[in-house]
Amino acid sequence: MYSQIRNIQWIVLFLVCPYTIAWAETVNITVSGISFEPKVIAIQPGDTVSWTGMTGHSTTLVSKLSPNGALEWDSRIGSDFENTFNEEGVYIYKCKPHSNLGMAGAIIVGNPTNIDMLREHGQNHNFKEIINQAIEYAEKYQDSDL
Ligand SMILES: [Cu+2]
Repeated sequence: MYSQIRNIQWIVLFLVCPYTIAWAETVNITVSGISFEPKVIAIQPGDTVSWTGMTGHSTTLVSKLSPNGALEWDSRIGSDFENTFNEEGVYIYKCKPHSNLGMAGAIIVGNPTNIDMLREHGQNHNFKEIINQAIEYAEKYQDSDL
């Protein structure tokens, strides 16, 4: 009887407690040459991304290619950086010193809510390559999730 009560308590805890808090993770992105590695990642709301090996580089949100109202970030060039993502969507970020060379990355948080915007506006831009990789990744990820 006591163990049944305990089991119910666990079930209630799991229902009440958002999974994002219970299983929040930190995912690392590093730099290889003038590329972020990996270039595209998928995480869940509440997860944190940590950029390391950032000598000579920055991580900077490209807000017009990210969810509406996304909190901006702009790391100091050369400094490692961390950001926690709570809102769903695809975030495109760049390295300021190398954005003209296409140094950029994509973070898919939960559902890619702004993927249609990326499909429409992503083609004639500096970040075409990373946008297309993100769209491809998001489509695969969605399929495997269903
Ligand atoms: Cu760079």
